[in-house]
Amino acid sequence: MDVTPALHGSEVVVAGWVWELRDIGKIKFIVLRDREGFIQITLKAGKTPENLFKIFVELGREDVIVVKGVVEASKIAKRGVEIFPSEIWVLNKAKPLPIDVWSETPDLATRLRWRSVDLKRPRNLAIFSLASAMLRTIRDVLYGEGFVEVFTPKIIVTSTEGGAELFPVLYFERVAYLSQSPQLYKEQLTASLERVFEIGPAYRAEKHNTDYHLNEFISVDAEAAFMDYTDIMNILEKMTKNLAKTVASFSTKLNEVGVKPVVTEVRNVPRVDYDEAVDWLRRLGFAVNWGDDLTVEMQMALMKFYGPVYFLVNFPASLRPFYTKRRDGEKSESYDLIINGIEVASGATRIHRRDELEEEMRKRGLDPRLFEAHLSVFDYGMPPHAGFGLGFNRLVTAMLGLDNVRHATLYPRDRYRVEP
Ligand code: AMO
Repeated sequence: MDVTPALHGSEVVVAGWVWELRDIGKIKFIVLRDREGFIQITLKAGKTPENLFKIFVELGREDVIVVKGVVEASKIAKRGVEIFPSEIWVLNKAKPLPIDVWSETPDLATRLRWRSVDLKRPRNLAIFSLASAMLRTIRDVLYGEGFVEVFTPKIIVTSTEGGAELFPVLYFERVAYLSQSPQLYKEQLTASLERVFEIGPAYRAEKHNTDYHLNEFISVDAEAAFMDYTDIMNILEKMTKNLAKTVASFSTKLNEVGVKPVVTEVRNVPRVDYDEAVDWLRRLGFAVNWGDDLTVEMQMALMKFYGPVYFLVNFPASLRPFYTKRRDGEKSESYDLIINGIEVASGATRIHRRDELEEEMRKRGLDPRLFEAHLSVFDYGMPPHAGFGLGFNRLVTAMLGLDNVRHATLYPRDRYRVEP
């Protein structure tokens, strides 16, 4: 509904949902909602056809209606306009809603139970339309860097990110698994398409139920031949800057619904060596040993030195998956992108030599024979390559400062939720 005061005097047709009905005697108002906002429909005795008052009496919240009428600029109405209707059609009646979407905010579990209804809430409309704009920004950056978009199988037979976190599926006579990450496929594709990216679901059978973990999340994966982890971080840095601009362009909309984004501008993204981070954390009093993974709390504490957006780089190799290239023995050419304390993306330079990769597998107790289909690709011209995996739900959560990743997920799948 793009009805502005500039349309004063012209006839328009608008469609949407009844958000609010107000009856103050001779004047009656319908506030109509669509995904972009609200518009006021004004019925006035003497001015509005009689039959519309009969329709008004029958209306209920969330009824789907179409209104034809004349636009009038107004100083008091929202958006500075109101519509004086000549016709109203009711396309579908709505029952009373199971949850309040107008004034109160029920607890998250109740809202997720009624998710489709909950999504009518203006706050959700703002979050998910911004999320779509952010996806577009991500695609623009990657296409701009010469990446092609691909789709890889989600039904797979080998683990990539650690064995215990796979969901088995019955695949005819055998057991297969839901993909945790397109990792191996995206690496293989660098031997032909060179620069690839994929945006799709990833599945993790993690049992813990935290504010930042889902069992199905949207993963943005990219992989490029002839690049190392610093080249990939440059791309992620550019992406982060553009994403901040996208968020900033939604500022007014977000303000209206009470969302205060954390990141609306990114100048530079510091690259903090893991060792330096551990030193700082110890000085801050955290009990952390070299080789430990950093917690959300620690990553939040580091914001004091580096701001809300930074990379942690050069992790101990023991913390990273088998395909990660080592650096000076015990460390690795790896990084995490941290936004508002949350790990939003991680990536690395990869091992591209078969013998090195097999050795790394053995060191970790993995049997290279189980990876033969993947390893054989390395025999036929595998280029040096690097990439990232970015959790899209977490990205939106972190940039907007939301307190739970489920707020940025349409239909979350978690330990206790597979419906709706
Ligand atoms: P990793 O396992 O770190 O790396 O995942 C990449 C990013 O995905 C997001 N993520 C999740 N988001 C929500 N719920 C989860 N359970 C969850 N698990 C992960 C995080 C994380 O940073 N193959 C590598 C990536 C690579 O090296 O290219 C991988 O999967 O934001």
